[in-house]
Amino acid sequence: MTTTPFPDGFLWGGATAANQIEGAYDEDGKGYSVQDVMPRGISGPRSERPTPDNLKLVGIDHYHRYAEDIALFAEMGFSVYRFSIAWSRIFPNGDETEPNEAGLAFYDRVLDELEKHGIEPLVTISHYETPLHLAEQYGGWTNRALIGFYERYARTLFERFGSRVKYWLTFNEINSLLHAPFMSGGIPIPEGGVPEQQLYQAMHHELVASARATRIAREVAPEARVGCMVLSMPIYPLSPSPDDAVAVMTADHGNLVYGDVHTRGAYPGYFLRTLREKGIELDITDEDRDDLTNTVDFVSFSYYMSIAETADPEKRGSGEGNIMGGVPNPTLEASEWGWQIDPVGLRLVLNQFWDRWQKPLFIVENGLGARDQLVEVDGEKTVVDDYRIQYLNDHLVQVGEALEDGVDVLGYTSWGCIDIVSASTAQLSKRYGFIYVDRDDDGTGSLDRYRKKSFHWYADVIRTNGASLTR
Ligand code: BGP
Repeated sequence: MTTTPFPDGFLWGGATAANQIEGAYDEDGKGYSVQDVMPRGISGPRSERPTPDNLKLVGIDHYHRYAEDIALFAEMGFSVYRFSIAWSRIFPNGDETEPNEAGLAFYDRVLDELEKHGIEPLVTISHYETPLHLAEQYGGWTNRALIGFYERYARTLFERFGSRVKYWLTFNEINSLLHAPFMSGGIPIPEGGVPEQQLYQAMHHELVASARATRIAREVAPEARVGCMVLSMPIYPLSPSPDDAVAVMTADHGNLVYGDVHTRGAYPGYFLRTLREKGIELDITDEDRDDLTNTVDFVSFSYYMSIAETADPEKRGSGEGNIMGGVPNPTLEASEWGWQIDPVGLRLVLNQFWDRWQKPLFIVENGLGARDQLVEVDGEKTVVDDYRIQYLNDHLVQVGEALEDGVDVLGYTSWGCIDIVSASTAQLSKRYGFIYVDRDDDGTGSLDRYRKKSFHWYADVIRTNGASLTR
């Protein structure tokens, strides 16, 4: 009999974000979010107001097709589905005192559908979707007022959905804030960049808001489990020199500080040193310190790639990658978008996080962005995406290794389980899904859905609880 390292009850599924999937950007009272003015993704210019070339305005029209999409997830056997709630559907400008009922009602319908299929929801409260008004009028998360607005938003969600949703994530990839201030924190970027003092203050505000959300969940939704969500990026020394090892440690600290605060409830010494050396003094109140002690129940993270680092200034520079760069690793291949593929890195990061934080882990994003070709096989339209199957298989095998290592992993949701608009490039042609969506970068296409080869492959993996993986 084939055995599997995946425990009974391991949660299998997929993940999406409201701004990349829903469309309906101005329906039922929704306000604009920062994404509605980012037609070209992270590094492209922002528009003043939403423009028709912004693919996110329509997304894949999940707002109207959620029932069909969830039925397809159920067909694959999902036991969990991660999605985000668009803040600007609930509080269109972000600073209202009363929520928009039509926005809440939409997520009730989504939850009804998930319940019908026995799929556990995993909800991201804020996934790169700060209401645009908060960016324009308040300077985004640089402003302490956002803690209060987020608190009201989070409380509204816990009160409304707390009995139906067990797993919650406070901020998507909270450690991307310093690297992508507008997308991640609604912070307008002036010429010359956002001053570091403001960036670190914004980071502090988000950490306090996250901890406060955890505190509120314990009060109003005691069944809820609240996790943080970080972008994971294992970093290898480019050479075995001690200086390169220190460069790795320093780069690691820049990422790990967020998880350290979320799990330990206070800032670590290395971070205070960074602030000292940069001459940054944060405004931290006694109440903030107290809030931060509300630590998370679990740690979730995205994993796509690893990177290398060096102390040698001539070799430094930025490799391509998921929001934060580094030095390309000469031993690894990369995807078409330059993200270096490293399944073993996932085992390493699972061990590192478990050893460091001793909290259950949840892999809430992983996958391969690739160009797909729709073809006809036996009279059915499909995509023969063996490259995606290979990527996911190899990563899941490493999750199995980590489980054998004794790491506590709650579940796995692959990113973009249905094709959606890319966060970094705003393209539809950077596809991650098990389900192909007929929509192109020029905004044409029927929006019809087709099962890819990986759809059937993943259904088998889930049905066998990982025993069908090729080791
Ligand atoms: C993460 C984000 C997602 C996402 C994914 C893939 O950073 O949390 O929103 O889209 O990366 O990135 P991309 O869409 O740029 O390929």
